[in-house]
Amino acid sequence: MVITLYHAKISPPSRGVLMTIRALGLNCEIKEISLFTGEQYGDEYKKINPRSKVPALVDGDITVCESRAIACYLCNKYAKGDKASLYPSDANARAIVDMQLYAGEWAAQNYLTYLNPAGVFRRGEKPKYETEPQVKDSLTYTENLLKKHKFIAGDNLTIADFFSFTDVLFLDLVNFSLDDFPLVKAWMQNIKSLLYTSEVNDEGLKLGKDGFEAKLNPPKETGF
Ligand SMILES: N[C@@H](CCC(=O)N[C@@H](CS)C(=O)NCC(=O)O)C(=O)O
Repeated sequence: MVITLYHAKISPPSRGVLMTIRALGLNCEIKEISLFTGEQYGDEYKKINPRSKVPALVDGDITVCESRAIACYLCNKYAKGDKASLYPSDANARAIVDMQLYAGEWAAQNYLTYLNPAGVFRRGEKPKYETEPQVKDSLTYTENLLKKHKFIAGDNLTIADFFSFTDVLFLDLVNFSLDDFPLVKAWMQNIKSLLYTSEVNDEGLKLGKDGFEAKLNPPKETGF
């Protein structure tokens, strides 16, 4: 059975799921959904996710939406041997991963409000720079986690790292400095060193950065 991932390169939660797929070594068919042309609002995609959001995953007769739920499902179903620690089965260890997955939604929302990608791309708005304190609150939360352990949910790499990583990486759209968060910076480098990180993230990040640059600093008319 082929797993199908409905994905958008620019989307951090889509990339978090793809990092999970790569970490588990699963085969999957990727269907790229063009958020720029509004493909997510078309009848075809609404049959997959009536909420018009990516990512979504179809595996045989089950369809799962919500990126973190998809990653948990994939680990529950396919993580074997040394991959099992990505989403540990021990109730206490799993509770910590789940907690950080949910807390990650709060951080993601703070980053998204600040970057305002829908406003920048669709309505000619600017990022909401005035919400920087909320971004710093979320980064401080992550910095404090990393004072206690090497990864987001303990001393092992878990799926919580993938989602926190893709969300923090998104701040690069406006070259947000992580200098005040040295442990976050070092942990980002650590995750970047994984074999699949670059393949999953680089193109989408470049797409976002180029798009932001074109919208926020359009070339000046020369008058000629
Ligand atoms: N909580 C959801 C968030 C999904 C989400 O907001 N996806 C965005 C891309 S990052 C999307 O599909 N936006 C399309 C739209 O709102 O038109 C998840 O983690 O899957």
